[in-house]
Amino acid sequence: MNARQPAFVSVSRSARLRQMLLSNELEFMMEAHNGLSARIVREAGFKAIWGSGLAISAQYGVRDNNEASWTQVVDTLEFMADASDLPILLDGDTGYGNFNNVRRLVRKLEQRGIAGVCIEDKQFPKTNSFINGEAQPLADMDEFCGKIKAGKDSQSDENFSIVARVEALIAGWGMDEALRRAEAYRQAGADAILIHSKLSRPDEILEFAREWAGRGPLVIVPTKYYSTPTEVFREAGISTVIWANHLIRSATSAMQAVAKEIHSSQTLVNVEDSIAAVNEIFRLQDADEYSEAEDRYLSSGRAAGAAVVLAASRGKGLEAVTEDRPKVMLPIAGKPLLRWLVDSFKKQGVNDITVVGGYRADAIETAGIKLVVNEQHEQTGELASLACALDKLSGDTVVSYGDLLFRSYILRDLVESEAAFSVVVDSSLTDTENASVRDFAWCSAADDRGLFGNKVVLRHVSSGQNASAEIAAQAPHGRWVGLLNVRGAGRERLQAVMSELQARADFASLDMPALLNALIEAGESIEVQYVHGHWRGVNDLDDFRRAGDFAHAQAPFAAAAGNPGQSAAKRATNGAAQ
Ligand code: SPV
Ligand code: MG
Repeated sequence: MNARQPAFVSVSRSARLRQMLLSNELEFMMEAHNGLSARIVREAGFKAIWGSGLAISAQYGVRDNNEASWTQVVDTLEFMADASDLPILLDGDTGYGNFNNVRRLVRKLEQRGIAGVCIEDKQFPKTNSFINGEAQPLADMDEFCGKIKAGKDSQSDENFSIVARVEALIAGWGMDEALRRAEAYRQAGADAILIHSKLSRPDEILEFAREWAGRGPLVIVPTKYYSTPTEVFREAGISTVIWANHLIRSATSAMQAVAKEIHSSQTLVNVEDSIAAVNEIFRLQDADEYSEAEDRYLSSGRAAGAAVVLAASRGKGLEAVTEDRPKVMLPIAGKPLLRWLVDSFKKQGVNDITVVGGYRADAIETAGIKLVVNEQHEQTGELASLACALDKLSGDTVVSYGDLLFRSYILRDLVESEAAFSVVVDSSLTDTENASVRDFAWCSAADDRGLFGNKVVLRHVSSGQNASAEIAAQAPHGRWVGLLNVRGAGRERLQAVMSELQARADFASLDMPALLNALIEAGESIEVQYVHGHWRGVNDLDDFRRAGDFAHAQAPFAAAAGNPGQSAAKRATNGAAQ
């Protein structure tokens, strides 16, 4: 997670924790037990986190008896430190062993960005102080002082804090013993004393604070004497209050209520409005940052690639075979035309595919695609279909006719283009006498078949609209194959031009070439990638029959070998000839 940086971020976490302990103000720490709760603590406005042993073990479903190993605790803290830039004071129980374990713990905590550790003067393995506290043996005082010294000697960050927790009141050893131990721990180098009590009133804590008389910072955990007004702690000169377990407890009651409700009602409808939205979880995980990073770091935006496939038409001249399905669902060499197209997109990392259906959209197979429907498809043209998917243009997007088959390099080169707009033009098709062929393209230069590598831009594409007289007088340079790549800032510019076109009275009749021409008129440069064959459109029955051969030639040999009607040699010849 990419935690938003507060103003004091230049001060290290350990220095911030130390400042809190030493400050004259009453300070507060809130419990967290994993990355998510650490993030929530920060967003609530707290300045530091208590890495509670009780809460961390509870979220693992184990007891607060050192059942989770210390390395598991440290791994959990790493998630918490990544999720929140707040200082974390770890509840380090007894230090997980003797002085030597404390030394290693301190070094590991520093490596993971943890600001300090609190160790308590009990024996390993400990039990939570609120479970039969009197029965718990305390550590030998001198041995515990040795642990504090060992910890302080092993820290390399001078601001790393060691808080010594006195359990004498919990264990029933009395006030004098508590004060004696606190003083010994202070002299051993503890940066603060945590004085713990299990009484429901703050009396012994307040008495301790009076006797302590400001010899060093005092930290308290008022879980049991929770009804004490906070002002009382302030007046007693307490340094820091720890709210020690309130997020694990609130999460527990929420989970219990929701699980019970869903189990008994067998529906989600009663809980949906009272629990965090899925989007709120995404926000806490910083999902937006991931999307931005994807745009920045994934080469040519391919993994983030999207496509809009125009598939609303029944297909003129194909009525005989499209009674019960749109043209894109015609079977070509064993699978629907649209599936060939979708598979080609997926191969190039273009995974977010929106298909705009219309005629018999119900017959479109939706596996791996999003389907939107142009309900007006009978009265409208391609741009009206594209408009149905405009809000789906979220990143770099290929806009494609739905009736295309092509060799994979054509799409690969198109999506790798850096241009805001690029199109594929087939320079082998220039015969304008052939009335069934549309989408002729006039470009800034003819296809030099890669000889000079010149950049070529589109000038005009023939559409239902007439070309200017000047352009129509020249022979076209080829035919636009029906593939347009829109990249980066091109997306907003395309959306702007689409808005202008949508305002026109004749919008319903406009086709894709009209959009390309409008982009050109708006001053956009549309890069041309010439090809010479290697693709097929399916515009009539003849195309449909020939498409099977073309498709077979694109399939892997093993798959194509399943076709008994064609020898490998024949397939190879066809492929080369396309
Ligand atoms: C913890 O939060 O794990 C503590 C505080 O040690 S208490 O549970 O109050 O002992
Ligand atoms: Mg604890």
